[in-house]
Amino acid sequence: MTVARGLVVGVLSAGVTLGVAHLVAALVNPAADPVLAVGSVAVDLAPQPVKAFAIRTFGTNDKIALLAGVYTLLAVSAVLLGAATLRRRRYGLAGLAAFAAVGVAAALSRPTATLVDVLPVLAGAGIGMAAMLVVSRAARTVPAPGSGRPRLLNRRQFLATTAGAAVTAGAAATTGQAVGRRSAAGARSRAALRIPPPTQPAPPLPGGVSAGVDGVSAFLTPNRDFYRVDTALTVPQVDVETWRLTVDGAVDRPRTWTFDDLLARGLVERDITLNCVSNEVGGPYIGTARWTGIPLAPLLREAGIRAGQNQLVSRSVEGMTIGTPLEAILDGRDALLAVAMNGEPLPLEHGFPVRMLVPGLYGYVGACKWLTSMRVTTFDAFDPYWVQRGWAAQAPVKTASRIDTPKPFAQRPAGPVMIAGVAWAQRRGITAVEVQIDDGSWRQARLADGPSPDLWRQWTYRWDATPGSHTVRVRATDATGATQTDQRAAPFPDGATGWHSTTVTIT
Ligand SMILES: Nc1nc2c(c(=O)[nH]1)N[C@H]1C(S)=C(S)[C@@H](COP(=O)(O)O)O[C@H]1N2
Ligand SMILES: [Mo]
Repeated sequence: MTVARGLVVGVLSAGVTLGVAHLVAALVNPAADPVLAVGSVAVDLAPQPVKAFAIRTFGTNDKIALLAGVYTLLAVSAVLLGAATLRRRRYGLAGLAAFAAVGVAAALSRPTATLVDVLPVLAGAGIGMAAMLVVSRAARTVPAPGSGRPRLLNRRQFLATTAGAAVTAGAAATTGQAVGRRSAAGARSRAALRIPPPTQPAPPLPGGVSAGVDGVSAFLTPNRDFYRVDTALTVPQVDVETWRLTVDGAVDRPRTWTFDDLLARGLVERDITLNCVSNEVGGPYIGTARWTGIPLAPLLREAGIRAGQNQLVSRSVEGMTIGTPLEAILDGRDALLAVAMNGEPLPLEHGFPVRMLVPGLYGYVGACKWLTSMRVTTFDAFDPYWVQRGWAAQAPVKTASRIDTPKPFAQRPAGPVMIAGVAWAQRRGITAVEVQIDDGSWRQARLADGPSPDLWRQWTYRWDATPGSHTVRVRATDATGATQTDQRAAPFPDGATGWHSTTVTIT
């Protein structure tokens, strides 16, 4: 009975608190929802091994897993708080106040925080405390005549009060959801946006870029299948009308651009492969898209980069910082401010309205999404987000290859089996891929067309498979003549190495 009442008091007080906070956040700033703010702090503070584990285990669902964890913790705390409240109401109030203090601290610690960001948690906690008082009062018991066991003093009052609190929590939360959807400025802005055709279309892709083998990744990755890696618990919602891009720091002519200013410079279209430094050997965090964007080098040169600078720090609307070597942007490669991906405005998850792309660099040093400012500086003067967490400041993509088919533990009949996959070494290009069966000698795979060094390359190998369990290995060689090392290294701090292998059973 006491446990059940504690549960009811705790869960309802917490529900009202979080529901109201969610509603107020939807009105002032969706990212100021205290659950999201605390989750974001957890993302920023998580030690490297925990992050690596989360990306490995939950992949693109790491955010859902994190929020599930936060809600579980909150539910357990709510029950304890409810039990404490029944003992002494001041304990419950103090506990809720302590949680609110954590929420306020989390909201204020976000890189883009303003004072209004404390409103959701304060409003939620205020109304949550009122709910706590009312529900715990209605949950008072008296000893039952005869048995002496506690029973509710006023059953009807208890039911009415708990129902009222539950409805308040539910209504606040669902209204918050509805308001959030309606105020999705980015989604609306994107739906209304027309990107003009590129003045420099991408050269047509030769038909031979695809190996034509079932089970190999599509050469151009559809947007819905493109991997997503970022720290944003809610997708930033940016309206192109109010969006601005500033260029400042050690430049002679700092400048602010509107979205239309950028489009007026003329668009180029490029096919570029992007991958994540967190990708394990054989992992999925790589994709290729046809990007439309504004060439970045001339835009920076117009700003007048001062002597002695070597780092460009891009900042996103939600406060991410990404540091890119200026040399990589200025050396003639297709560094872009991308506005479209595979013929559509950038999807919200991939950085709408503008993201950076620098071929040959892992995303965390060259592909800032939801970009809003670029500062010219030096590597000595500033460590961006991932570098503060121990990742390498300079991170060119390492040469790598992956077996897409057969899948691990596949079973195939004896006879010819097509082994196929992708290999990449952006900026250098792939010149050879070799396959090894068990401990046999390395054999040349057939390479599909490779029209640009900034693109991954498909490869195939026709294997005359004999019955038994076999290990298939792959390694690639890039245009500098360097072959992938077999030394296994984890993604931290500058990208995984080692040969991808897979086990196949031939029957
Ligand atoms: N604003 C912002 N930009 C970001 C990140 C981020 O966390 N926040 N992650 C980077 C990383 S680690 C990678 S690999 C790429 C992934 O881009 P995608 O999600 O479009 O595939 O975005 C980069 N840009
Ligand atoms: Mo990444």
